[in-house]
Amino acid sequence: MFEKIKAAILDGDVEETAALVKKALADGLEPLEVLNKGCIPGIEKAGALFEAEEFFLPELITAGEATKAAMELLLPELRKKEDAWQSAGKFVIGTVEGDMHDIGKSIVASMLSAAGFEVFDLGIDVSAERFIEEIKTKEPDFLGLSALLTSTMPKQQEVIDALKEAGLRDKVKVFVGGAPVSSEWAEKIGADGYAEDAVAAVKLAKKSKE
Ligand code: B12
Repeated sequence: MFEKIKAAILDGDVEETAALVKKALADGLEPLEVLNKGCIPGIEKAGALFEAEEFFLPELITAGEATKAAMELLLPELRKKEDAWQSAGKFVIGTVEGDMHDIGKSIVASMLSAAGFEVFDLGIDVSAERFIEEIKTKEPDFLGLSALLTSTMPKQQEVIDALKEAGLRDKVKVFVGGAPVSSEWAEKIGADGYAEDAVAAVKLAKKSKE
């Protein structure tokens, strides 16, 4: 089943991907397992083929669309595990300005919400001003900044600088992530933490709350 989902994503076959994911869920497979063993390997393989110039942009886009279709089915299932009575903390998250990648950020948002965090997902292409406005109104414990392009990574720094200017830097813990981001980068720009994937992001947020 996981191999079939991976293949459907690589084919960019939105309908087949959705049908397989529905079947996997109906068969009682764990949504997280479907995500980690079928969907993520699929989109990662598409990325590797793109890097090897065996895939071109249209194929990458359709693989991205198939992954999104799968996630639309899986994320509500992941969220159902949320314990609404015990908020583990407020978490504002978004992909920085100029960056349209939303798959990884949405997985992090869903996993946090499944772990009991109250998550406000601002979406993609979020400006520093918008982040500041949301920090002011939502007063979250955490801010998550996602960047998938080397050209948008500096926007993470921009948001941190804007927080300082607004006098909000010590009010919120800032975590950064995304494929080109590293713990060295997080340290360099003065973030409070970096996590390489959604599971690590949940661990980091929980640990920081202790
Ligand atoms: C799918 C994809 C797309 C899709 C996005 C679809 C969508 N709705 O999101 C489309 C086709 C639209 C796209 C467009 C582009 N893309 Co693109 N894309 C990818 C690809 C293949 C996969 C990204 C992905 O979804 N990975 C799967 C998820 C699960 O992983 P993830 O995003 O890394 O997230 C995980 C962790 O990083 C972490 N995490 C993520 N965010 C956060 C946030 C926090 C706070 C924390 C703690 C953790 C965390 O947890 C996540 C879950 O485990 C990557 C290749 C790659 N290997 O990353 C290229 C890639 C990122 N894209 C690339 C490029 C160049 C582009 C384009 C510029 C192409 C073009 N010429 O137009 C455009 C840019 C558009 C824009 N302005 O943003 C390059 C970037 C190169 C670089 N060095 O900057 C890559 C690396 C491909 C490559 N090797 O060339 N892309």
